[in-house]
Amino acid sequence: MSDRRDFIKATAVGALGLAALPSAASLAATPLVPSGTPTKHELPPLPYAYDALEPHIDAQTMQLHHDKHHAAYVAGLNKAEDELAKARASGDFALVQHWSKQAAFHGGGHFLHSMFWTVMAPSGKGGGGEPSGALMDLIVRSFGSFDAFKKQLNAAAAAVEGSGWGLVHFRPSDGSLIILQAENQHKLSSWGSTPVLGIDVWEHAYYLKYQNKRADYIAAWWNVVNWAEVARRVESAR
Ligand code: MN3
Repeated sequence: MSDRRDFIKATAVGALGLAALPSAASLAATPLVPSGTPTKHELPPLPYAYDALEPHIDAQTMQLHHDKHHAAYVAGLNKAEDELAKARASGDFALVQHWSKQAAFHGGGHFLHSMFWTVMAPSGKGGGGEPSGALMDLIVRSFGSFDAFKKQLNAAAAAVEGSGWGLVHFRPSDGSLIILQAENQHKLSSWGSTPVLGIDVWEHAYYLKYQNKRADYIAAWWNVVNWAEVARRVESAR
């Protein structure tokens, strides 16, 4: 396949008399922006309509959650990284602790919400049910059974103190899944593993519809878990 592509490219370049295209290596060595320039993070679009997860997660919650809360984390992360770049330029690191904390908080929020939207899908159209194949095997190997996995994640998410997340990570060192909590979006979880599934249990994720009944929201959330995306994330983390 790649031989064929190279042949087509070489033929096109030859036929049109174009100068040789720059190689990937020379592009990598010539950055388009000056060294040390922070990345401009952007809010990813929701992969479905605001009301796509109804009745389990209501449209108004989704709209506010994505358009306001997640957008604020993106802005906060950009701001923090801009400030750290300014500190590098000026050599004044007096506020390095403040901006490092801001970068961790907003960066955690941006990362986890970007994952959160994609590990959900409309119920019955990619969302809900049970995982199958290699992902189900991995869950059973890691937790004993799907039921035990579900109960632990329910308990972990329900027991987060204040605002936070229930998280499932893939840990490459032993090839297993583990369940963790995050307070806010950056505290408590351990190193060396990659999030592959998470449920946001900040009140902004459920309060309009479920008020103080976090457990009811968690129970409803299982109806929209996108197991195909979770499986893809596990494979990419391997
Ligand atoms: Mn949230």
